[in-house]
Amino acid sequence: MWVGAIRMPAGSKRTRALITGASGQDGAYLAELLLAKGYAVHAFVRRTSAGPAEHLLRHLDGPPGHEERFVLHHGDMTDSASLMRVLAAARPVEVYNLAAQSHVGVSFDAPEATADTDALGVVRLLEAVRALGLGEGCSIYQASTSELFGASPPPQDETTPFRPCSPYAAAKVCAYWMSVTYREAHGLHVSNGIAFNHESPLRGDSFVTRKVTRAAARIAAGSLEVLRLGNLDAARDWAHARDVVEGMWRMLQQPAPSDYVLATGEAHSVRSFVDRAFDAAGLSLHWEGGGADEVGVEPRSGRVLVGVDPALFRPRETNAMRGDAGKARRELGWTPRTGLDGLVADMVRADLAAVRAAPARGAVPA
Ligand code: G4F
Repeated sequence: MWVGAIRMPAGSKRTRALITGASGQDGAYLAELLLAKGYAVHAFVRRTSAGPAEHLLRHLDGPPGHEERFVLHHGDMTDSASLMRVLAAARPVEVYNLAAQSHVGVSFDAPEATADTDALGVVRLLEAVRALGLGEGCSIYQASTSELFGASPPPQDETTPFRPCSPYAAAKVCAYWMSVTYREAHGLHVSNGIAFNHESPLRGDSFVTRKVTRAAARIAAGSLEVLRLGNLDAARDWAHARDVVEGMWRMLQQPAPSDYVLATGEAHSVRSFVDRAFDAAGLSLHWEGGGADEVGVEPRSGRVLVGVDPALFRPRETNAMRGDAGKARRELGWTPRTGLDGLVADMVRADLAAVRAAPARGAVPA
């Protein structure tokens, strides 16, 4: 295993990229994309007692010489020294800042930690790039988010006012403007990718899509009775994460930095996502009642398969998100390839396979 030790051969021609938050869904797809393009990938992750994510471990094994293509570093966005150390060692020409406390609901319970990582973490990263004199010839991707728009009505594009509705979104607004400031004041090549929701079989299971697809698979297999959800009316613009990381990469290939929305242009409610996922798992559902009493019922048996848990509602909600990615289409040639049905099918297929392989594993998280 090659952890934290950096030994790039003198004269190596590989493009070096650093991915912060590499253990998440986007880090997984981005590492895969960059490795396929011949990059040397440096993955910056927080140490956890569970050890590195499975998809990172996969990259650590390979033929001789492979250890220079994928290097795992431990550090933390709240720790300037670890950022300095890794940047100095990797000397990346592309930095993808994906590290974040990314759960909107959790940010209401842990606002300070969220702001420390999601807002100040970006300042630490940008300052470290500057202090090490890496700015020239280094392009930086800042993972901004549709949550910046919050209460601004759809469709949302790069000109839509920011009206954040959570500590997470407020921290990300700060990070967005820090990125713009370092671009304009210090000439750094920093681009904000304003990504709308993006999902995949690697999505963490506390986010609604993965919670739903896992539950649909488990209900179909008979190992779960009922799925409990919060706000069924919230509408999201859900893309496939694989498509979104392609947009991130395209941004950093531009001669000049800028800010881009990455979205499909379609919005669907949580309820409609549930319908599709249950259908893909071979279950039918009709809805009865409303508000906290709304239930999804299996018509044949009359069994309640989906219910509402008011505890899962957020103190404040962004109800309607739908992005206009016209600028990314025109300037980056980026368009999402996977539609919602393809995304749902991909996720449900993976969750059905996981349930068959290990039927009793794990409960559905709140
Ligand atoms: O899946 P979610 O938790 O994603 P959310 O809040 O839209 O944020 C995600 O996408 C953003 C845009 O890319 C990112 F910035 C952010 O980091 C994250 O990746 O919730 C989606 C919707 C919400 O309206 C939520 O209230 O689903 C609703 N919902 C209903 N029941 C639920 C549940 N969300 C979760 N997590 N769990 C539920 O049981």
